[in-house]
Amino acid sequence: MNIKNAKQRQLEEYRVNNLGKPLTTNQSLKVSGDEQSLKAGVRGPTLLEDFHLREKITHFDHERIPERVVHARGYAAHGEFVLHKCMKEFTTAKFLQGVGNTTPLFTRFSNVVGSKGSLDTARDVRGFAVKFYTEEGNYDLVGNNMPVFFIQDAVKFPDLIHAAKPEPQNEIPQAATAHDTFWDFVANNQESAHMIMWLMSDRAIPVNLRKMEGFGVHTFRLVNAEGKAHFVKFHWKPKLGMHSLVWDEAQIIGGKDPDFQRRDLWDTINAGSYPEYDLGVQLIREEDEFMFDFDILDATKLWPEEIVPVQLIGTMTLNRNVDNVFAETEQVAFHPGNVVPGIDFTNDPLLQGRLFSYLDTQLLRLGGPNFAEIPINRPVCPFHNNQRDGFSRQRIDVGQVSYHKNSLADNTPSPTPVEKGGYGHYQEKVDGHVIRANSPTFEDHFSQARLFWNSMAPYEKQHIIDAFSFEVGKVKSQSVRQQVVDMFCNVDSGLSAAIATAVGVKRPECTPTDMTASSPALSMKNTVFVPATLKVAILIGEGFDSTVIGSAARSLRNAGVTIDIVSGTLGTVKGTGGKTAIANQTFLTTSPVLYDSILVGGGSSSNPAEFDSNMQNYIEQPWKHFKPIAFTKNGSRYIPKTSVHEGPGIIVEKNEADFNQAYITALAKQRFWERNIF
Ligand code: HDE
Repeated sequence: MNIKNAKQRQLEEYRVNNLGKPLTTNQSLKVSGDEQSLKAGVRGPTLLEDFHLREKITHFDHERIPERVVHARGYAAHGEFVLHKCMKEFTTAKFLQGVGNTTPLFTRFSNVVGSKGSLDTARDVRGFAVKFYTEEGNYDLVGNNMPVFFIQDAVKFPDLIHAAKPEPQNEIPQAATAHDTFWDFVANNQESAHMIMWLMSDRAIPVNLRKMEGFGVHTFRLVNAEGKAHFVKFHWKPKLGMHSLVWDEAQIIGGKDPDFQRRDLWDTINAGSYPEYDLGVQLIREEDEFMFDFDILDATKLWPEEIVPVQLIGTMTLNRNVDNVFAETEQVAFHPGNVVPGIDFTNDPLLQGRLFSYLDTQLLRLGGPNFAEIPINRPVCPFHNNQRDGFSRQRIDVGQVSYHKNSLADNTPSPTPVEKGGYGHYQEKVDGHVIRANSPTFEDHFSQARLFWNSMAPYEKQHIIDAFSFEVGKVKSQSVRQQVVDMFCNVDSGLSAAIATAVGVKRPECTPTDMTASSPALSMKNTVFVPATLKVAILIGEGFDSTVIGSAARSLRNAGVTIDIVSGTLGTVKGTGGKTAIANQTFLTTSPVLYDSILVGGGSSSNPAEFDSNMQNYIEQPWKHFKPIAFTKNGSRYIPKTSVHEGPGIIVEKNEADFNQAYITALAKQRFWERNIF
């Protein structure tokens, strides 16, 4: 079977194109009128016998399914995974063997807390769920964009989510953790400390879904043909590096374009700039399980990359948008329990609870046990078993035998022995008392929170303080604010003192954890910086610097940058030397926060006061958000009218060639944190 295109072929079979077709009922009866219901006289009562009206309205009434209880807001794309390093030494999983082996996949990114219709740019964890359609069945890597989690045991998950979601008495706030119940949960469940450091960091406001890392979070096992296992953690590393928004910008975008991140994914895939992420693994030998100063089964701990290096083994490319968001993105059913031979679980108590939860939730969301038959969930290899019937059964199972063991069907479908490819569970020895308790090795909640803090660049530390000040500052209960400040003193006294000042509570006295190590891999300052796929707004008015803008636009496009031409009105704008450009956005239809940078090409309009005011607004915001701004000679006349002063990331044209080069270099850097915006 050609796995590479199998999924696409399978989905093709279900695609329906209504274009040019007659309108029919679901029974295929041609409909003669669709604008009036059947009535007794034009002003008379509607008749119950109008089966078309009843069918149409009934279907409409049932169009919605329950949104996901968490990760409701999501967006997805199809793609493929190509293996670069054969992993046969570690696993029997076929899709991880044979360099060049290609596996189709479907990836859904999500926000955790907000409802399905909430905004993209909320401060939140992002889900990063990948369904690999392998030749041995579906393998789901259902991860997040942060490598650790809030809690250690699944039994606390409903409490965590109840505390994080809008408060029950008034359903406020939407898609935000800046409220009392969330922080009350944090302060009273101190294993959350490490994850909270991530949540308050820039990782929680990724600039888009293409520039964030992904993590399997839990420790899994890879098992080879000899039955030997390695503990494994999975990583996704974006080829374009990790980059984030600034909080003020994230909040403005939430209003200007709540679909900012899904639009970005949709547009870049349609433009052929396919997002790519390398898959990495960290491996620990079974015999080394207890070599570390953290418990490798504790999901609030990461394995520092400097201690356990990440080996890159393949690349995921997202290369096709969905045809229909409901059919694919909404109906896709991920489950960490969907594994293939050679990939197994560990006793991480968080993972164990997840193995129950996902199947359970699909039964409700997708209306019964037959959701594996929905096209997006179907494996590319056929499945056979004696499961029968249930709501919306699609298969027509032929024959009289639906049980095992049997003689009438020659005892088929029959199990496959492990050595011939049947799934064999890792034979871990289990021996213990029945007990409801945590392992004492799960008790250290602050060392890695401090490791994260130690690893941050000064500007990243400041962003964490600002985020705490915002979030905890929104908490009305002074007691909760004090408890949070007291808790984070265990991480760093400077951090907690800064939060205490910002939120008006006492500075705590405590002895923070003595962790002195740092992990450079945790800082986003050490990521990849390239200009490709950045988005620039070129601002022009009548009389703009046409030659310089023409040359800059070519240079930007060559660097893979996307351009919008923004002016007072849509359409043709005349520049110097009689040359023209077409504005595809106006100051009104778009917003400076939707771009990575702006290029000010100068010019004006018949209403110079209004034009100047728009230009000033478009320049002030990227200035405040530390973005590069470029000015042509004519454009630079706006500098004195704004807060901008020349310095880092401010490029002013002196000569054309240098200007283009300097601008591309500044764009790649993306933010100029050293800029003094005040
Ligand atoms: Fe989930 N999680 N989760 N989760 N999770 C769901 O499944 C759950 C956890 C993650 O795009 C639900 O189909 C429990 C960790 C992602 O469709 C539900 C616990 C990680 C997605 C569920 C966790 C995740 C979900 C809701 C604690 C990172 C979205 C709807 C034991 C490794 C998948 C659904 C998609 C979705 C339960 C913790 C990632 C209710 C009980 C840790 C990416 O089953």
